[in-house]
Amino acid sequence: MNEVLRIAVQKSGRLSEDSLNLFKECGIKFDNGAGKLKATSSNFPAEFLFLRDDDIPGYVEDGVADIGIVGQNVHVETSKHVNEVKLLGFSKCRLSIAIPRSETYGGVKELEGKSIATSYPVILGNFLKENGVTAHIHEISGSVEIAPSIGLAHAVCDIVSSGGTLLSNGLKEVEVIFRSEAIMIGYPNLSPEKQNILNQILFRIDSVQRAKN
Ligand code: PRT
Ligand code: ZN
Repeated sequence: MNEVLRIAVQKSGRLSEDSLNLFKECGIKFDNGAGKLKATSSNFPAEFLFLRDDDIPGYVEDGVADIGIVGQNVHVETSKHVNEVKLLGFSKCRLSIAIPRSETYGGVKELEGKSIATSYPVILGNFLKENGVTAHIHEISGSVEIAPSIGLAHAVCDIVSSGGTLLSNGLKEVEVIFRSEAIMIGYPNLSPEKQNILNQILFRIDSVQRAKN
């Protein structure tokens, strides 16, 4: 049987370049020209699917893709049944709660009864529950940082990297609730043939990483 490992990577965004480089550095050749949604490697039994990151855990859970690369934030938020194959060390960021800069903050209890805008209702909900705080989670899909200034919510919970976006929206980070980096996730029931292909990739990744250190 000529099995091919189907690999889901983000089509265009903050994970894309490092995800593609990971496989290219392993010597796996493929053409990811603009607008392509699928590519087959010319020298390795692998096929690439270029998708939105939010869709990748579902594809891997269903076995439409065999492995995929996403941020741990997306992996945990989507709560799909997939294997955590390997942490990859890139696209590091944190998920934080932020409030208007002019306000004081004396701890998590101050969020009681407040409304918090976020695209991460699951991770935020877990954090609030663990801390015994009841707050209203206002789920929005983008431009979260604008919410306090337009009166949509008291606070926000969003991804932070440099902190520049919070700053330019008059917000300050008060709680880091989750730290994230890119993770390779995998379908839990790979055939032995596909597992063998994945093992070859993991072996090559380790070799590349060892050579760098
Ligand atoms: O189109 P698609 O759905 O595939 O992409 P996307 O827009 O959902 O995701 P994308 O490409 O923005 O991010 C992909 C992954 O990169 C995220 O899931 C995180 O794991 C990781 N990552 C790393 C980040 C950031 N850094 C980041 N800075 N994701 C988002 N941001 C955003 C954040 O939402 C905020 O708006 O950047 C802004 C903050 O950045 P700073 O530097 O100003 O703090
Ligand atoms: Zn996305």
